[in-house]
Amino acid sequence: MRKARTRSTVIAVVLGLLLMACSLDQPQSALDPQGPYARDPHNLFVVVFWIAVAVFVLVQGLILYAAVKYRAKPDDDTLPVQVHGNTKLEILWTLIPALILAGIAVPTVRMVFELAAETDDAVTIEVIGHRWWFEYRYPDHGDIVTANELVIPVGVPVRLEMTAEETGLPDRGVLHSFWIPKLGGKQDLVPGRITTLNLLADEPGRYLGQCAEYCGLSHANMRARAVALSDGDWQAWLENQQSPAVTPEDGLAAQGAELFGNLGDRRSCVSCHNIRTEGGEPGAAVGPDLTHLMSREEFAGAIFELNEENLQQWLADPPAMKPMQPETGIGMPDLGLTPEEIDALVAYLLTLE
Ligand code: HEC
Ligand SMILES: [Cu+2]
Repeated sequence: MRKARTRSTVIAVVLGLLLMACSLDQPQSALDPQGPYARDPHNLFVVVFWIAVAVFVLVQGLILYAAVKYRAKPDDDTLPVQVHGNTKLEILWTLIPALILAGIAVPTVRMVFELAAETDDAVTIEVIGHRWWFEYRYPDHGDIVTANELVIPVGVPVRLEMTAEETGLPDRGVLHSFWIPKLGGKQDLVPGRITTLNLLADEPGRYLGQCAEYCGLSHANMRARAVALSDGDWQAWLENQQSPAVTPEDGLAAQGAELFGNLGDRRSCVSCHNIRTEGGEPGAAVGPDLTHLMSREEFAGAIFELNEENLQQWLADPPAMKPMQPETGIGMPDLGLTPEEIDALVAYLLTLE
């Protein structure tokens, strides 16, 4: 009795989980394409899926039919006819699947090349995979460097030129994989190599994705967000990103700007982060570029909402918010900031629109 109940509970839970996967309203559903580079493979998938369903129903149907029709009856005492091999049938059921697969291969191979083809009007964006966040650079548009949110224009193909951060020996860096399921396919990022991926968004919106190649401790916290903007918004975004940050002159924010460059005997923020200012020395590019931090809505691998409270929590103890390995040079360390220092730094960060 108990066993039966446990079993039906397990079955119900498993079925429930399976059914959940059918819901279309998922942020990372490849079954809900929002642009041609996601739609074309999806359409091909649908055709292949229904062919597979037809094969499944036919084969399973024949097995069930044979098993039921030719089952042993109580009064059967003679052995059925013993059959060993049937050349005609075997050729047939090798040939038919081979033809089906060959038929599917033709549009599939063609699509692989179509999806990878370079288009003339594409916007090039460089993607660099770090542990554990994505960096974006816009070589067609001056020295824009940003992180976490891949901002793209609507209706225009975007060509990503991607690589992964190279670190020193012994590991040389790790692979990542870039994937925004509603906008396009999945592609690896490899240290020391450039791979490419095309995306296109039909409509403005925010599209969720994530690193799809296991890359260590915070792999699960390495999300990617594509933000597609209408033409006007895109131009405004470019203009804002191209302009340098303005350093506040007075108040708490000015103190924060001071601290950003100098934390006494502790490692300063500029030894890892750049904030581009008019005539200022550039900071290092170990961590995300913060020049226009507040133009983004999410931070730290696009897993937290970018607001005052979360920034405060982040500066107080980054590895407590997102597992990282600062002791091996990966991620942001706890710098032992005082609450006053945190307040000033956050006030400064909030001015970086
Ligand atoms: C040792 C290098 C290092 C130092 C020093 C450092 N950071 Fe970071 N910081 C990072 C790295 C790496 C990340 C990205 C972590 C991640 O998302 O995985 C980061 C992320 C951030 C982010 C989130 C940015 C985003 O878009 O995701 C903010 C804000 C930030 N740091 C502010 C600061 C401030 C302010 C200081 C100085 C008090 C500082 N950092 C010092 C390495 C550093
Ligand atoms: Cu990764």
